[in-house]
Amino acid sequence: MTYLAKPRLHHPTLATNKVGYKRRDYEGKISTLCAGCGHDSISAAIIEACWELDIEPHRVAKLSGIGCSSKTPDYFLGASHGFNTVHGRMPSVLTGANLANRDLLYLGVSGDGDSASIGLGQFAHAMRRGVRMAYIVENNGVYGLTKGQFSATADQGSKSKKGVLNTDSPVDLVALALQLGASYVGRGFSGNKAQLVPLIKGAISHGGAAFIDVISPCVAFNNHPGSTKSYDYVREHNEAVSRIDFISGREEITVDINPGEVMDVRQHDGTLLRLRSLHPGYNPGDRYAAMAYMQRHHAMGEVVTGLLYVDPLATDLHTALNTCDRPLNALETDALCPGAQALEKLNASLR
Ligand SMILES: Cc1ncc(C[n+]2csc(CCOP(=O)(O)OP(=O)(O)O)c2C)c(N)n1
Ligand code: SF4
Ligand SMILES: [Mg+2]
Repeated sequence: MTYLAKPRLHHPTLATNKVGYKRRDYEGKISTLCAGCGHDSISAAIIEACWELDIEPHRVAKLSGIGCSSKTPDYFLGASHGFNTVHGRMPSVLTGANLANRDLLYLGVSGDGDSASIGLGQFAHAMRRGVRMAYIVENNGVYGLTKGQFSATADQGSKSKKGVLNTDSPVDLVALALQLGASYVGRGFSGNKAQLVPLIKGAISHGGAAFIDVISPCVAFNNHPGSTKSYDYVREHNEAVSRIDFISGREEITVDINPGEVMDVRQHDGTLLRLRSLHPGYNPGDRYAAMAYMQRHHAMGEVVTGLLYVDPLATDLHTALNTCDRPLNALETDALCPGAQALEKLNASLR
């Protein structure tokens, strides 16, 4: 017999956030993923980020595609809205939901197969249109759910569990997101929660298309010597460009800093991203420098992590389309259906 329900009881001493919820209120069902799968650590980081951000769970819509990674929204934010779409189609369904209801916070959860293979076109257009969302790819370099075939993000020269060499060039979703116009781009590692939680908090608070590629080892099919997406490889080759602290707009800033060591980036909603540079001269406000930097370090076999690029004043698709301020389900019938005369006027203006 399997038990998928978690006990609903809360210990009275558990901490409560500013909107009255305990961390456990942000959990979902018990995970059915393999023990040690990186994806479960990412779910834990999302739970932590939403709890710390004081988000009411019903304000979040989580959407995903198909894959072990895309199953994970079932394991966090059980009280939020959810839509498990078709393989690779999360971005277009999310775009539609976002246009219909701009009041929700959108979390797009996907895999490297889901976003870099079948859904590559969908990924590209969500990024270039500036759909406001936190798009998280749980990147393990394989199709975990269908038993470990190389995915499009597998590095050239990487070996499968059976020793087969991958000869194809990899798709680098971070490089693509930068090129396509995403306004918040980061890379994390499921084994580094201290870095991942503030990266996710920054993405959720961002005003445009935010993308985070999280290297997330698949312990069943891609965690052996020769794989560049294994825990050991990423730990040995990880280069963090900065350490990021997320400071909510409401909080007083009390951290002691040396000038020149940190860069403060204030986002449109008042939240502050405080970046402590670990690589002298790295500028997260320069998209083109970020692209060159990433590619140079990838060629050296390094996995660069951290907040790689941010445009704090980014706007989104709603601004570009000049949509109305309210969600469609909050509009009265007259506003939704202004009548035949209004249609006639509109048609006449197009003749
Ligand atoms: C249209 C369609 N084609 C193929 C599949 C088979 N399929 C299911 S999951 C998957 C790949 C998932 O890989 P990824 O997104 O990397 O997720 P992971 O399991 O590695 O987390 C494939 C090819 C499918 N479900 N639907
Ligand atoms: S097969 Fe791989 S990706 Fe899927 S749950 Fe197991 S470890 Fe995770
Ligand atoms: Mg995968």
